[in-house]
Amino acid sequence: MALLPILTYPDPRLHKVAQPVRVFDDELRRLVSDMAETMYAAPGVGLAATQVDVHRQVIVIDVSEAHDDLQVLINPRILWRDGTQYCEEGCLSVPGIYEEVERAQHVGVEAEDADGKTFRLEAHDLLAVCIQHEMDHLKGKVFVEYLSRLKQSRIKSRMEKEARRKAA
Ligand code: K1U
Ligand code: ZN
Repeated sequence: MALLPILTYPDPRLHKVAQPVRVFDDELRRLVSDMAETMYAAPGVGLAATQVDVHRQVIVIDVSEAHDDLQVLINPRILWRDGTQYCEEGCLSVPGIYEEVERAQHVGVEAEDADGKTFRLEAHDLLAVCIQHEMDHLKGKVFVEYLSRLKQSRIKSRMEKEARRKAA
């Protein structure tokens, strides 16, 4: 297992669109395992492959308190959405920034597991938020893009300043 480096906003690679997974092999299972380790170490409750510069439709999520309920979603697609919620979101690619975003409260999702088996999932509240947030990553969208232009520009400047400070 290995910890993978996480891309930081505004890295342009965060805007790449992830491609569907067609082959469910040991290399894919190694990626899933490394992503899970990276998410738990961060710590976070989700991670999309885009964030580790792998542009394939792979997501790992664990919103459980005990960190013992890993969910792996490959090629996820939303079948239905219902309701609205406003949740303060964070992102491992935008460290230190927490902002409220509007999301569906309930979603029905279909995906494959790491062995290529198709399954369906009904997600509510934080799990629903997390799935929508991670699926946005796979489309090349970062949550700050839901905010005003002014907020986005302030966040971008703050991230660039922090990157310069770390490089010095
Ligand atoms: O995509 C990511 O960068 C992961 C992100 C997922 C997420 C969290 C909250 C709302 C929407 C999406 C994170 O995990 S940010 C870190 C975080 O929220 C957290 C960290 C430790 C414990 C609990 C939460
Ligand atoms: Zn994120």
